[in-house]
Amino acid sequence: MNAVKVCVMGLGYIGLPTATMFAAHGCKVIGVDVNEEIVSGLNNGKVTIKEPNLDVMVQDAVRSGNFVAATKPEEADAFIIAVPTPITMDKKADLSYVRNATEMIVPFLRKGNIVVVESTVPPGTLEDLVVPILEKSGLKIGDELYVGHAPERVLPGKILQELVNNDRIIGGINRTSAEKIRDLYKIFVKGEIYLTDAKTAEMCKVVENTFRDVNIAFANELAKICERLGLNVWEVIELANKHPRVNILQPGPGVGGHCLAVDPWFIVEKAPDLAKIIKLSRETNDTMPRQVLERIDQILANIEGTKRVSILGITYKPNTDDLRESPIVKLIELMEKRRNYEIRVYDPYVKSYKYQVKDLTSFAEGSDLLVLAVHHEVFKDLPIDRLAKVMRNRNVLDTRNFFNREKIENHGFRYMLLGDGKNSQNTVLK
Ligand code: SAJ
Repeated sequence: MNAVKVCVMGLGYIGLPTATMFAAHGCKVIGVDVNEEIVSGLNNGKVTIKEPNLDVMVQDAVRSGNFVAATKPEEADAFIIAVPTPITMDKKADLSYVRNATEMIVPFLRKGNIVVVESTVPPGTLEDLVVPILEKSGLKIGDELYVGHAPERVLPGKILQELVNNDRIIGGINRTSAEKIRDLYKIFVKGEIYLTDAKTAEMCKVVENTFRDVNIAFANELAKICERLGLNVWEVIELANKHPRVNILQPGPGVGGHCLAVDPWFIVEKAPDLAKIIKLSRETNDTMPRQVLERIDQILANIEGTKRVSILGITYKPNTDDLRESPIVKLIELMEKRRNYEIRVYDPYVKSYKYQVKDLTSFAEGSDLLVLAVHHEVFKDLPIDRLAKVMRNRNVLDTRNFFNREKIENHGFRYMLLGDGKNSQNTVLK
């Protein structure tokens, strides 16, 4: 039996691992990206995405001849659209990449082909945008061309194992399409595959991330309330979660990434008058960088002139190099507007960024405050004694309940914890 030929449109955080996974399971895969540099790099086994083992898998796939990167699609048995769906300034889904990728494959579509949208899209996008474009092929949708949505829920940092083991939802324009798409993914998916219609699948994906965003917003609101009430939110949440059916997530300096910070807006867009908790949760999470800045202002209020702040970590979450929608980048933008802050950044995962200081001693030299902004695992071994020796004022603001308070205080630091109103030196979030 001929190998299944798969054309993946978009070679980013989802498209590339998916293309490689199909190739590793015997499919002939052409990966298409508009970025020629990425395409030529990949054909030479060069992977720019930091994801454990992805580079090895890509190199094996290229070497086997099962994966080729290109800038244009070719005829195939299945087409997978995995291009970005960012939000615009007015919080609407930018579907231009999905539109362009769908237009690009139309000339190559043949009877019996499968078209899958993996990109996260507002509910109704397949019916309203994708299907009308695919109909230009002249093929009967659902009968001669099978169309559906197979959203991804892999966790960046664990993508390759989750691609295989996660349960998946597949929504078809009709039942036959859903079944054909299920059979395609069963080539490598070991998790359960649940079938539904396309719009339900589109909604499930954004609901999953919205649930998480609302839960985090609840934790962040609790952080503000606990500070005012003189409580430590981390202790309150830890104890409340001892309840068998309570699972409150963690507060922090904000919610970043191209998922939680984006997907809830796709629901708000579809029902703005009803999606009130969802919208308020997004806005609550987006207030956190400013809340952190207000803490910084309070901690350094008595310092005249330039205040030096050393920020540990700027990525959107720990142990990744991804800066997309990072709340720490937003915090830095707010600090820049204040003009009286001298900002230094230290993040071993980030190759280059303004204010970045690669040497820890210079990073802390003469500084007035150390902000733990991202809880990278490597920061567990930070030489805090070395930093203490060179700082002008030994203040630490921990936004992730990451450090060991006692260890920090033993080095002469004043330790403040976001969301902790219990310790006298913590000031109050508004
Ligand atoms: N965060 C908190 N408190 C928490 C957990 C996370 O402030 O308790 C923050 C993180 O610091 C980060 C943001 O939220 O800034 C998002 O972090 P995340 O842990 O949700 O990671 P993502 O966005 O990389 O992955 C999510 C996952 N979705 C769910 O867990 C429902 C993943 O399964 C999805 O595949 C991914 O979004 C996606 O691409 O949709």
